[in-house]
Amino acid sequence: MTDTELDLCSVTPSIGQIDDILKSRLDGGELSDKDVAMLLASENDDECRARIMRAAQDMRTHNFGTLIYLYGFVYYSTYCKNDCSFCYYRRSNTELPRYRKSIDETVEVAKRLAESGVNLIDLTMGEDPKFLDDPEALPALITKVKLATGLPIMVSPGLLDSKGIDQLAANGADWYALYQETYDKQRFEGLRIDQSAAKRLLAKRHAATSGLLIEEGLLCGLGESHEELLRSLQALRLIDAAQVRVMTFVPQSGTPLAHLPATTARRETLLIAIMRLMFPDRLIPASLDVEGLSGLRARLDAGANVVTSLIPPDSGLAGVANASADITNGYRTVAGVSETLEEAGLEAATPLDYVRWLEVAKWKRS
Ligand code: SAM
Ligand code: MD0
Ligand code: SF4
Repeated sequence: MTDTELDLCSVTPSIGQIDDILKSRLDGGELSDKDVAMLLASENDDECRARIMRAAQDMRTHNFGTLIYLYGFVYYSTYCKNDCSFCYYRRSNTELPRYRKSIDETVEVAKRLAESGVNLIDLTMGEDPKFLDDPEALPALITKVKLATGLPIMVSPGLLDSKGIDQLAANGADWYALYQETYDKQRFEGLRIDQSAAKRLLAKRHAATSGLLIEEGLLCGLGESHEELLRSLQALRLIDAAQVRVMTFVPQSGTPLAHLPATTARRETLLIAIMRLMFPDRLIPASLDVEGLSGLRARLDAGANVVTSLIPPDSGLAGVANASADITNGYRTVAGVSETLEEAGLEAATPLDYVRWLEVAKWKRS
């Protein structure tokens, strides 16, 4: 990072400077790291933010029209051998009811999600030794969900070795989701305790060579500086993730970070808009797992084009960042989000719309 970029991260730009950056980008110009630094620095200027959001929406429309993709989410095991400081499911948290769904139970939930109209099934778990130590478990789960739903599958099982990743692809998975949270070494070590950032990066790189699409994710709201965010965004340019996300940290009881203040989604929505301007053709989630349905419109207005973490109301399943928000009331469903999509002038994609996008995304990376 150059000194100029560093300086630009902390000096609020003028509206004219932001207008110039956005006009150039929408006219097909590059978005330099200096431009990104200035977009970050405008975080607290409402007029600049409004223009950035508008430009991000225009960029999404140019690349995706009004289509919004919908991801059903099955967190099938809340057991985990890791101790991430931010996570409710960390192994040493004794405050939560752990559960582990059987393959048949998971397939049943996936079928209900498919019948509700989602475009993809997201199979997520803690790094549960019961699944990770049995080489047949994950492949069997993926195969059965694929056969039962016929939908594309994203798998978020945590860190797998190369053989395990190859098995995902061989058994019908389309995506491997594994997030760095941050590209700042010290912060990573404080978040993903005793875990290797390099191994997570190498796993994603191997997944890409196995024909899987990869999703990368950042966490925000942990007191990170604009400089740190710029470094993480610069790193996203280097890994070809077809889906990139950012989520606001949600403090969890029973964890070392429980005392941290919950922050608003202002930083997350700015980052979503910047990601849209940096990566116009990527999928960018508006996760329901941070603020539930009430946070959806702001994320869509920032240029997100995927609604994630749709969970059937009476499935006994939890979320990750927000284990319960809007699950039992049925708001985290295709029907539950439809009004918000309509109000935003957007529409739910059909499964065929999604498969068409997916095939092009895979072809571009083949
Ligand atoms: N165990 C797998 C793993 O860690 O990769 C998958 C579980 S889930 C997809 C993990 C992700 O959820 C984390 O990488 C983080 O981005 C997000 N997450 C977990 N706890 C969170 C919290 N308290 N607030 C916000 N995001 C959180
Ligand atoms: C979400 N809680 O989309 C889910 C999770 C994992 N692929 C997805 C982070 O918000
Ligand atoms: Fe386990 Fe994933 Fe939570 Fe870390 S983020 S504690 S690996 S479930």
